[in-house]
Amino acid sequence: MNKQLNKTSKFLSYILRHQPETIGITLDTDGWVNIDNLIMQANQHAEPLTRELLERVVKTSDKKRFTISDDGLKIRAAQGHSTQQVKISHVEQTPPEFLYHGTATRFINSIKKQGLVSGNRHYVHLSDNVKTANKVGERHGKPVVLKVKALQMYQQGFKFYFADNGVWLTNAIPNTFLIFD
Ligand code: HQG
Repeated sequence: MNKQLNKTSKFLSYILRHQPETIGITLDTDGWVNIDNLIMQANQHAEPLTRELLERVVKTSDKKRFTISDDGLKIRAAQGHSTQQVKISHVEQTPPEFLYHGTATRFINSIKKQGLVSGNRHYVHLSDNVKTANKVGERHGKPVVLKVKALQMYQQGFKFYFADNGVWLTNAIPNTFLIFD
């Protein structure tokens, strides 16, 4: 991804997941914002966003971070939110037997004690494969991948959700459902 696309992707992540108010926009409960309005407000705050640039970022995003609505009018981040403006009704779904969470070795002692918590974000994020989880972990330091007994959790009443981009979400994971080896 070239530098400009990367910069715009980071900008969109920040605005659509965390701080929409910094450029004076409001997201609806499902995380959507009108694209023309987003572009206008971004430009007013010195961010050189255009429809073309936005579409290129959406198309080239390795993790499919953003979704454009079917009518082409709105955009949202698929997952990863911390802003209280948003409460997406993600699709509830039965998970596979195991899911994976990538983290860094420095967090392991704490996770062993507390289980996985969502922190600032709305959910704990999980992948259906080790490779992706490992990449997520690398963002935080020396990566380590935890195996999650997802189906067992589900059978005991925990809810799992599937985001637009294939990321699995759940509220929190007690340590008894984590495999650390
Ligand atoms: C850790 C990225 C100590 C947790 C990814 C993680 C994902 C604990 C960090 C999405 C803990 C939070 C989310 C506990 C959890 N004690 N540490 N009890 N419980 N943690 O960034 O999952 O590239 O908020 O293991 O691909 O890393 O931004 O979450 O290391 O889909 O598009 O606390 O964001 O996507 O870090 O990443 P994060 P995450 P993007």
